[in-house]
Amino acid sequence: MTGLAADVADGVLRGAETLGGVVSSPFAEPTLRLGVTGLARAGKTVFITSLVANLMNRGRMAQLSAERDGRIEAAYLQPQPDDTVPRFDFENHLGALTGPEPHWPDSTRAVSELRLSLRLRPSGLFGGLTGPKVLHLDIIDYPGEWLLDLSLLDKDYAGWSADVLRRIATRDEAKAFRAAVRAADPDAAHDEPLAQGLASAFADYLQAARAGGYYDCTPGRFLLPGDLAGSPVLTFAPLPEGTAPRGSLAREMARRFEAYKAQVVRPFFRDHFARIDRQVVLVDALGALHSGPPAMEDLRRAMTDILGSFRPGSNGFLSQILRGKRVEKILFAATKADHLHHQQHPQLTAIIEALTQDARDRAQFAGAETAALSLAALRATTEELRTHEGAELPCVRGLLADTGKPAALYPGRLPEDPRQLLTPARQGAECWLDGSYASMRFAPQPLVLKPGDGPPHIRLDRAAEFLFGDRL
Ligand SMILES: Nc1nc2c(ncn2[C@@H]2O[C@H](COP(=O)(O)OP(=O)(O)O)[C@@H](O)[C@H]2O)c(=O)[nH]1
Ligand SMILES: [Mg+2]
Repeated sequence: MTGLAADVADGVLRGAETLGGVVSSPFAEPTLRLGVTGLARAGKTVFITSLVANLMNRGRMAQLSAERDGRIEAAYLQPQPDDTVPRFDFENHLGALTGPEPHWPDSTRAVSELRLSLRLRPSGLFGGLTGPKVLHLDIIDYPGEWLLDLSLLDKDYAGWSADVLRRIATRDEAKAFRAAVRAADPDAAHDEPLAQGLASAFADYLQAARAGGYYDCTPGRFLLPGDLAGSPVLTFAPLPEGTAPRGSLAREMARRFEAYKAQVVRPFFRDHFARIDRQVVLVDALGALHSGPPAMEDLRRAMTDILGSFRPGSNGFLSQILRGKRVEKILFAATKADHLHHQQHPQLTAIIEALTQDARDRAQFAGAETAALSLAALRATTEELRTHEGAELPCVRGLLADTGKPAALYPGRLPEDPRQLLTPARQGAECWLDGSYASMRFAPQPLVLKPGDGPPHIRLDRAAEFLFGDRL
């Protein structure tokens, strides 16, 4: 959009956006904001990179109906609309995945954005009369951990502290932090080094808890501080309730807790979350399966909490900023499905459906269309049937990420009924009844791509069809 058009359209656009309606400014081209989220390591970066690469070279996108019908003329990257959000580093990530020595991209730790524009051949009766139209797909990558912070908005410092201290009372990961809390007097005069010591002990606990498989690790920005590292909004920690006199440690901590809510949590929901039209939630269910029942139960809880954000009625602040606008479609996708032979993909999909069932019921209730599937954004394996003790085992084969050596993986037999996993997990089982589920970390395979083909994937085209196929 030219500067003039942008100026003229700005007011119109804003008005239209806050009303949540379709932007109808004559200057505006249609835009769809696609949110991509998931907990750390769920596969967001790889998903976006491969999705964009496969939309630019669509040889492997047969399940995208607009592609099948020849309606997509071109897809190209353009400058994104939000000037203060870091750009998703597509070129570097793609280079890592498809270069001469393929490797997984570095993990990213904050929100980023990329605009892919699709030039479409008009369809329908009068299609031939109008020229091609353009749809801008703005893809927003943000950590699922940040959604967990929504629950903080309903709490004050004392209530939040009591919650956290109760939850961590028996966790090994919190030993050092609990000792630091015992040594501190919340009602004593505020002392910055002491506050910093407590905050860093608390942040260390959160990191350890996250590594130990806990997902209830809020405030989310303590794990992914980005450019807020060391600032007062991240220099607080939960303390037992005292009288919190003026000038006390507890009083200052409470003030910072409120600042975190007002200056970190609310802006994220207002500036990013509230503007999302379609959402994909990526879930590493196979990772949790491999880690065991406690990780699976934790994942289920985290999903329920994360998906609470998509039920605006549950939070006054959110209802207020959304003003009736809602995410229209939510896709729940189990990632890294290339660790499983396709024979077992239905079982993986059933797990993801069961994991998100509560939340899906509620989202449906709120009017969003939801679906679940298993995918691999970047397929790093090939399938293989191997005979083992007279039985045929459906395996996958790939190159190990650590050594580069070829290896075959049979993760184990996933049950037809996901409740066989989720029920014991919910009841506190420590390990799976039938032994464990194996895992391997494969490197991306060296690729020789035919012209017009994107990187190999599993069901990325189906994901795209569900998420935005209706707008192409
Ligand atoms: N085999 C396989 N591994 C994947 C795939 N997607 C992600 N991974 C693995 O998961 C890790 C984390 O992925 P990433 O996209 O960085 O996760 P993010 O933290 O959610 O952005 C990668 O380094 C890979 O090891 C996939 O499609 N197939
Ligand atoms: Mg990432």
